Amino acid sequence: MSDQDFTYQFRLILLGDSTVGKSSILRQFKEGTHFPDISLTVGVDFHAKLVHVSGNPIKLQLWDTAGQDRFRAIVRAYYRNAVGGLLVFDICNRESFANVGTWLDDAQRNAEPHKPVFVLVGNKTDQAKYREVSRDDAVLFASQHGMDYYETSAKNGSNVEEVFHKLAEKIFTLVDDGVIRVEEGWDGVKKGSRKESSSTHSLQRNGSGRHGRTVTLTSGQSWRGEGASNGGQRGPQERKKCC
Ligand SMILES: Nc1nc2c(ncn2[C@@H]2O[C@H](COP(=O)(O)OP(=O)(O)OP(=O)(O)O)[C@@H](O)[C@H]2O)c(=O)[nH]1
Ligand SMILES: [Mg+2]
Repeated sequence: MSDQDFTYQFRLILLGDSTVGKSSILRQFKEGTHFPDISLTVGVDFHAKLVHVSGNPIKLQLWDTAGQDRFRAIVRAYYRNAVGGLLVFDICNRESFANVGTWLDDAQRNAEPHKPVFVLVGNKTDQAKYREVSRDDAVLFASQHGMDYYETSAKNGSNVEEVFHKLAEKIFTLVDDGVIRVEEGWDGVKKGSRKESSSTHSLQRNGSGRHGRTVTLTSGQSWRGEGASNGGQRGPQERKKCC
């Protein structure tokens, strides 16, 4: 498969307080396993994985950011070129939920003129007996901010693939409908060499496109990324973890 052999590439970012499980969710999505001894992220890490939306290969570029305050300035540099992402909190940590609004504001302000498509993710459902954030509170916050809400466990994998698939599907629909456009000089969405699958158009013609899209995962496929938004330069705190 060539480096451009996808219909679209979506650049996604994972945001949220330190230790909520952003890196663990990504590792679970990419490798299908949990790493209890995972290190806290320093700056920004990069991963990539292929999913399929209605037969179209979509390359997800996944930017895993550090939640610690001292990296906030580095992380901000990645907002502008993200088409969307995961806003993560820990359901057993009320403070991490309270901070979600700040992460969202910061991302939206720094992403202008683009409006990233975020989903809200409450992680660590395997620890539900220690829950400090109710599902109702999270659903309310998400709906007030136009987001979908998912609960995951990076430990047992519950809902992890679902989150990425649903987000890819949503962004694909927005691109397909012309709400989000491929733009020169913006890395949020890029077009690959693969033509859009005709099955997508036939789904749209018979009126079931928006809801009838299927998203499947191509297991084990991932790529080397093309480089960071800052002209392909990687900073010292940005490590590439893919392939
Ligand atoms: N029980 C449980 N532990 C989890 C889960 N997800 C992550 N953890 C643990 O939480 C700790 C922090 O996880 P990370 O994935 O490093 O958190 P992070 O959000 O990436 O943190 P930063 O890189 O500092 O922003 C680690 O000990 C993980 O093993 C989960 O779903 N369930
Ligand atoms: Mg991390």
